[in-house]
Amino acid sequence: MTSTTAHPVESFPPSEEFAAQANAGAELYDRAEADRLEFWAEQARRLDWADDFGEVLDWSDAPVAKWFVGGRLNVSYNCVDRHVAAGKGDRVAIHWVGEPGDSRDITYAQLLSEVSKAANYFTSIGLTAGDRVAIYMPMVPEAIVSMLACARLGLTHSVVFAGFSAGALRSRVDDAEAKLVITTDGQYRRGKPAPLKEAVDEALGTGDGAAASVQKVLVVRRTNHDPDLNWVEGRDVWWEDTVDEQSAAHEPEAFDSEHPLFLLYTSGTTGKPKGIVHTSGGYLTQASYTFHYVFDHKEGRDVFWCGADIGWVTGHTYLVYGPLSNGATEIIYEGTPNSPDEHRHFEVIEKYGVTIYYIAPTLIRTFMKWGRDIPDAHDLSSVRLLGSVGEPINPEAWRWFREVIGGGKAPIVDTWWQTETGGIMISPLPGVTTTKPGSAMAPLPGISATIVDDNGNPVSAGEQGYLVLDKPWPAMLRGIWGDPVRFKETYWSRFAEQGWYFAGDGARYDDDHALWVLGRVDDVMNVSGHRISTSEVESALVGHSGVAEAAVIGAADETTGQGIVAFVILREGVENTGEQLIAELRRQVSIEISPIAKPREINVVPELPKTRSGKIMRRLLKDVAEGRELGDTSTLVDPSVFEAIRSRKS
Ligand code: 6R9
Repeated sequence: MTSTTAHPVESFPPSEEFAAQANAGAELYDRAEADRLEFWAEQARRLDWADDFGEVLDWSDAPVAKWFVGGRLNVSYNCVDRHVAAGKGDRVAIHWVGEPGDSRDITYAQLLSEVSKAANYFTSIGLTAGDRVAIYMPMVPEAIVSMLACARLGLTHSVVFAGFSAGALRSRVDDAEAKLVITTDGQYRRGKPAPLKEAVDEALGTGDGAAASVQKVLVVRRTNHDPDLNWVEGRDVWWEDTVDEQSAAHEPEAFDSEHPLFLLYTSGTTGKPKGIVHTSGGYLTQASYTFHYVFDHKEGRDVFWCGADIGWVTGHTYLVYGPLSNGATEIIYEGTPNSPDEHRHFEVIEKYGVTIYYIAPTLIRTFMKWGRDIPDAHDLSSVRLLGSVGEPINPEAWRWFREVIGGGKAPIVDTWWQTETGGIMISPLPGVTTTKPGSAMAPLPGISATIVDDNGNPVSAGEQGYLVLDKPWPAMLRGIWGDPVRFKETYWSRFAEQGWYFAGDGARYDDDHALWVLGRVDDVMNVSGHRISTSEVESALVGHSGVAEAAVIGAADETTGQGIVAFVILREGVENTGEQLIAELRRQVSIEISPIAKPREINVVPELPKTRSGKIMRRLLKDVAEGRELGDTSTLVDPSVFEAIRSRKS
């Protein structure tokens, strides 16, 4: 198969000013190269260990790793107590911004007392280390308090995105046999309270069909919207009547480095959800290390904002464990970016002086669609570093992000990683790496990745191949909950002989050995034997000045194997000239990639189906394009987009 290559792009060397103050230097790569395990041991010492570890890595039971063998630590102590003990108790940990306009500033000392109270309550109802707790909550401070209180007691949390359906919650509760479910009465969605506990009641059921493992449902009062809230006596308790009544003192106990910290079910896949298992010492080491270097975080000075939801791995690692283990001050925003209007994010940046801003490309493209007048109406000069995560960022969005949000100078870290990797794996280091718009550039110091063909041979520059991780890393998943066979099959069987982790993403190097992630390999289309990545075609389409967003899929085609079908959203104020626009777009793809990549069909639509983590559900678009019944839509933010899409599709 031949492969397509995108046009060369410009590069952005770090400014001298940024480099002079950067946490990272080029020597970090050398140190990691010289002795990888010693390098990771050094990073692990960023944390406070109750008992020191011996061996850095035990890989004898591969692919299940043990990192920092014999070490004992408390994850919550590392995220909270130690900052208070170091005299930083008055520092704000969380500037919480509620959707209706309420807000709370929570210092590290306050966080410590909240977490301690929750831990005391969890203990009082009989939970002990190793038990599982499901957290089904919107972005309220108690969600983070709950996660940290679980960590403090060695309870394994399983956060379930509050936008998921009752059915999705039930299957996750059952799979993990959670004893406690924590939720809220309701959640704010686009300015209005929407029920949430209702979904918990539906999920857990009653009588014979009741979820057998669940003993208690702990409810935080958030919206107070329902005077007749359904209440199951003996099972349901209010946070304010229980947790708030507890003592604010709690002595944390240390747990083994390999003690399970959390489960996180991967979303959007068909079949039974996979509960990805993460453990304590290695995970926290990588969370802490990457937060410090990739975001160039300066304690006591920076204000960090990660726009992810806690229901997503990015919310775990870069809203909770990475920032808090580094004593950071961060923003937690409850709502949608256009509530009450499109200025919301920029008002928050301006008000709190956000310095580091980490979001998904889909949000950047949404901002582009709204137009630059909106960010331009605000003073965003505090922003000094930008980050992108979740999907390949198209060069157009990258440039806009740097120019409009980053004042033409903020470095961008395009961070590639996965639920399974636990923390950032491939990314530029700000102040060190010369970046290219759209490329995640290179594996971080201490991380090893490579791109290979079907047989595991290295590919040459320009050739597409599979992204593999050829050496274990501290935050790697330790398994799929309750399913060791599936764990091996899913990640370790593709390159079993070599013992490599198969990431499921396609990638290529360019002539400068910069690494370009091209999206999931199941998103790689095969048109007449040419391997074309959906993201490259999407990138070409959004390169057209009229297009805000694009989603591309390969639909079954009798003659070419697959035919390219595109769905595009136009920018605000752009007129749909029909055939003329479609012809222009096809020409654009032809010029940018190759005539082979010209879409067979282009549909102009008002919305695209997305998960809350910002990933376009291409599987569902494929169903539409191939005229099938829609598959599982439970993980979509707004399943009604399909009516709009179908009505526009001729
Ligand atoms: C953190 C997160 C993982 C998948 C991954 C890849 C895509 C994430 C990316 C990226 C290109 C980036 N992905 N970051 N693709 N460039 N910077 O997103 O985890 O939800 O498990 O998704 O997301 O396809 O395999 P998760």
